[in-house]
Amino acid sequence: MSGEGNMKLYVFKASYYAYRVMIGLAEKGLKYDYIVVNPFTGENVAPWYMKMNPTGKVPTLVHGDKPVCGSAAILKYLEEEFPETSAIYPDKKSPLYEQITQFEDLVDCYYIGTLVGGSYRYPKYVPEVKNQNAWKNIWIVGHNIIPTRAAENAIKHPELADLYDKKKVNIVEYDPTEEVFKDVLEKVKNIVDTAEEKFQERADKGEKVEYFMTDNFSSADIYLMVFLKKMGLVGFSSYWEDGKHPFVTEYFKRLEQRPSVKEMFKIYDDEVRQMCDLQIEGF
Ligand SMILES: N[C@@H](CCC(=O)N[C@@H](CS)C(=O)NCC(=O)O)C(=O)O
Repeated sequence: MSGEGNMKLYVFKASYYAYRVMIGLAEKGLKYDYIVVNPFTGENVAPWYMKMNPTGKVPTLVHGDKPVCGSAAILKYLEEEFPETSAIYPDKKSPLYEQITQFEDLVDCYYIGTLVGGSYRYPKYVPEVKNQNAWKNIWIVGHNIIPTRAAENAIKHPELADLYDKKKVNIVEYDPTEEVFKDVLEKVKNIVDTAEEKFQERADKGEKVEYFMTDNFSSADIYLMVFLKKMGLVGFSSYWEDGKHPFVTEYFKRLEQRPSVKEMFKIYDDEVRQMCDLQIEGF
């Protein structure tokens, strides 16, 4: 395969956004080196990483010597760069492409760090609290370790001070107020309701609803499945396993058996377990 040998994917263990890319790469049968960046030591805000990805976030794909940053940009890049592989987007000019992009934006209308940090801080809003130590560790990393390391590096590397300055926003993103967290939960419920409605609309038209939004596996499935998986890991699966979201419930059970999804979700489960066991010194 053409990507072989010259693609590197920089991820955190248990990174929500990275799983989208990993499923996309698996669907396309593309090989890559999996490189773990350690946020517990602030490796993602080290100058070498910030020069490659100025947001200091993962995932970053480096193809040859070209970095592509962020899950949405990477999935679209793979689609364009490797046209001979299985497509995960419909034709760019089709209305469906636009609809899928809109759904992806809906899934990204809140920040996952806010949901995770908020779930740790306000567990009374989580229907079935799960993996709490993992979310505590991510909260510590997000609102403490990363901004602290970024501030230290800003002094040592004044040429990158502007980029480091932007990392201060992490404190707010990962440590929401109760009001902000409740607002995120409304957004999450809305994503689940929207998915159910879209399945229902297609079923009413007599369309097959094996996949979400299209007749074939697409990036819309990647976004929805990774979203549902993460919500389940945190303890929100009753949002759809409530008898009122039968399409979403059946869909999740079906698609988690798909080889690319199954393989990545196994890694996700293992990594969340490791994250639960981790004791961060000093906290
Ligand atoms: N919009 C980006 C978001 C990436 C992101 O926020 N990744 C998290 C890990 S799941 C991260 O790198 N967090 C570290 C930080 O915020 O500094 C994408 O879709 O890839």
